[in-house]
Amino acid sequence: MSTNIDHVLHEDRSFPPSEAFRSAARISSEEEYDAIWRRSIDDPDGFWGEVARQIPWIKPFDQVLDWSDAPRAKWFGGGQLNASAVCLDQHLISGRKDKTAILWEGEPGDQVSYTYAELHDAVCRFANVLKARGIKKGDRVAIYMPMIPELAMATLACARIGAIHSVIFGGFSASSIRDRIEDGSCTAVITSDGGWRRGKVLPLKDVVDEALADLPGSDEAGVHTVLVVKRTENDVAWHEGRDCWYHDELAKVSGECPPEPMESEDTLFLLYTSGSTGKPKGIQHTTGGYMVGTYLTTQFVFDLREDDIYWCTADVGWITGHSYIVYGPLANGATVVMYEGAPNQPHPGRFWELIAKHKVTILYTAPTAIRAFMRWGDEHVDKHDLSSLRLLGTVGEPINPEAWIWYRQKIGGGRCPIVDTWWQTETGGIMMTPLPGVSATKPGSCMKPFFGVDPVILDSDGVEVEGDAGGYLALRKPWPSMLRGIWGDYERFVETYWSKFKGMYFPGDGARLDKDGCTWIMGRVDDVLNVSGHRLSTMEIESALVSHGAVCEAAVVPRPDEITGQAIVAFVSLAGDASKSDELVAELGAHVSKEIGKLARPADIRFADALPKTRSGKIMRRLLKDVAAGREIAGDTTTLEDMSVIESLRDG
Ligand code: 7RM
Repeated sequence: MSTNIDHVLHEDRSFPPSEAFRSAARISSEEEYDAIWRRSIDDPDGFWGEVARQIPWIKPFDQVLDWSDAPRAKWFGGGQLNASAVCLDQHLISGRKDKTAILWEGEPGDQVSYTYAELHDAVCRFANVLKARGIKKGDRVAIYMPMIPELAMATLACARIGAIHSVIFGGFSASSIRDRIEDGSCTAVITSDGGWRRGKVLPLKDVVDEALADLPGSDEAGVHTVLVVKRTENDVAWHEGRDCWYHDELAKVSGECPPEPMESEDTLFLLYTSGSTGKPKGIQHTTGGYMVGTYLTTQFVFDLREDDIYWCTADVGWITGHSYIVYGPLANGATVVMYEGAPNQPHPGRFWELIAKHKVTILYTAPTAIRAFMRWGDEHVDKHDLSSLRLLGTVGEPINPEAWIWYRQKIGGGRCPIVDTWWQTETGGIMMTPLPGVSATKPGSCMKPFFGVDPVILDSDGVEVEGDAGGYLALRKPWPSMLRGIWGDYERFVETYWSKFKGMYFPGDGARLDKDGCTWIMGRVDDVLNVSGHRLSTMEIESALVSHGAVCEAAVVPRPDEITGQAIVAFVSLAGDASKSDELVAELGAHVSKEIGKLARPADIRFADALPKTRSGKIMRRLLKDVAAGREIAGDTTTLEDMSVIESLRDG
């Protein structure tokens, strides 16, 4: 029997860009978008060839795409380039040499900024330090650092000499680091003595020491260098011969470091992503396609202008940071804001203070952060002048219409378009998004495919669904910044992404198209509920719950039920002034019935002070499923941000 996903959420509001925004935008009409998109699909070689020629190549490519060995794609074959030269060297001759590249602020309030010339110099020196330590082209280098400028420099320095970086988010544990270092056979680690987070110093070097201590064979083939950037006054243990201070090494090298010519398909980096089962996957991205993809998406999705002050609040440890703090914005010569710390340190208005201080024009953040700000209260926003903002973006999860509207009104002053960007670690860059000068955006919809992206919504048999029914999202065409494999496991790559629907990429998300052809992501297909044969999206029920004034955040999961197959369990965390009561439980149930129908009314609503999230802020429904069913928590919990959240839910 073929299955799809029932759609129950109704959202009719839509917000076109203001005339002022539209008329100044890079792309400013539906017709223009349609024509460019159409061409990118009908003539991908022509389209991507033209785009690719806008970035600097050391040797021009002779073929745009070779897809003859699908799903092994070869983009821009014959071409040579260097990602750090795309991000830096080109701007030294284009008049951007004295333009600010990175505007950084530490959690304690310290500030540093780098012009493109200064960043270029710093990256060349960093690259020479790596070389002096014997690191060469093709070597894998793990990076475990706080959000300091040296983190961005470390990635670019690796790229400069052709080493493959593997950034591990600074919140991961020693055992997660060990797994990733082992899987990628990394021979060097770049870390720091510490980093500031919520008023405390995270002892990053200590965690690296712990990870390496457990690593078998690390004396012979393993990690020969741990390069330590000094950020704090934190004491660190020292392994003579292996460990070195970055500032000591820096004193020994020159600022002269020509970029290594890389083949277009040479690997630029690995970035680990964990699914619900199995060990984390080392997602592999290559140089040419990734640079072309991040370059183009940054320019059009954010409608980037020369004088923008652009701030993506992600950590460089996630793909969002790789693509939209480092590579995409720098390839475009943008001024990038980078902030080390927590959003509520020392006060819940820290982000808004930063925006006012640096006159940020573009803000790109995550729904989880937006919901936290809503909960902390408007008074922290109201104190700051956010009038410099002209464009807002979100990424990472479906955004509930409630949070979208708050973001638009409270942060964007009702004047800034919101780009809700759907993409994945695997896609390298943004795949579905409104274009800010074009789309009449709908709260909760990622709207339309970006150029070159050809999505379709299928039922479980691979048949395109009719009308506005939900189903499995699939992509029919390869794109330049697509992943090229899972490190060391090509079969798993084919099996995970290219086997569900023949000849198509399967991202693992459910989606639906509305009557206007706008896309609504319904969440991971693994999270879909089945109540009396109705397949319901978690996202829609959660959005209904969040639209009640007392609820700030909700996670909906199934529990086995003898009669209906599955029953709906909702975990809700309440807004600041709401209090837990049986009356509220009844009211929330009635609210969901009214918003989307009886069918979706949770059998069980539980209050939670916090929901379990990944370290990048996504709700981990998989763990809540075990809690709801009263089972032992199964599977990988290393990506869980705070284990005590799960413990208190279980005990409560
Ligand atoms: C960029 C990133 C990927 C998964 C993806 C989706 C979900 C991301 C949106 C979204 C709805 C969005 N990479 N997701 N963006 N869902 N609307 N705008 O987050 O590899 O960490 O996650 O995140 O399920 O498959 S990721």
